[in-house]
Amino acid sequence: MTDGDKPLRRIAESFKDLAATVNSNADLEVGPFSSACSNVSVLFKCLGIAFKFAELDYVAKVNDLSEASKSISSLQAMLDRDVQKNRVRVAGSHSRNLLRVKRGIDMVKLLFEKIIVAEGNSLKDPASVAYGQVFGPHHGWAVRKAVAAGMYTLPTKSQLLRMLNEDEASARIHMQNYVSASALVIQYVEKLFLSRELGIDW
Ligand code: 1PZ
Repeated sequence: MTDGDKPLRRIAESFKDLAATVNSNADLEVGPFSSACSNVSVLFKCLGIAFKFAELDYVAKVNDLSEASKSISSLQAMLDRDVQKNRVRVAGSHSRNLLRVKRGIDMVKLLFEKIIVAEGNSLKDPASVAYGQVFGPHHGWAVRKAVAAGMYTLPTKSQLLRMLNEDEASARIHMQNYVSASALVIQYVEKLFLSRELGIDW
């Protein structure tokens, strides 16, 4: 990470832009959505080797959405296309990847919420709670065990902030901004699925 780089601010700002689109009642485009989600993957760089498998899975799914943006403009058109082809739940479909990526940004939201109110310097509890709530119900035993083991290797909060070039006060602002903005984006994506009766619990 280069000196002066502010990845946390970049994450928050890209989600603020998406939230502004949602607030204006315009359709969310696949391109800006996937590039905002791709900003989030810098966080993996701070987590170390234990979460490499999560990074690879997340990045592959975001890349799939980014590829899709070359031929499909909006998220809703992307979903409708999979509905038409009867491919929504098929492994590797854009819609399925969208649902997985949505969970990733939801987990980060919950993680930031927990970090903001946490006492002490450990990320283990905030991260475990966020993972358990968002991904726990959808992952098998082996993945859950691997993630639980990885939690012991997380950096401390102050180490994380240093890697992100932030101090407590600035990090809190960017995290809070991400929490508010991502809430709207997550709700928007969930509504795309629910309004088509596609479900979000699979
Ligand atoms: C301090 C932060 C701690 C972060 C801990 C992150 C833990 C996430 C662990 C996820 C393990 C993923 C293993 C692969 C699971 C796949 O089976 C599923 C289903 O994929 P499909 O069958 O549709 O191809 N993939 C997922 O559930 C998506 C996982 C994305 C993980 C993104 C986490 C984002 C959090 C970033 C925090 C830095």
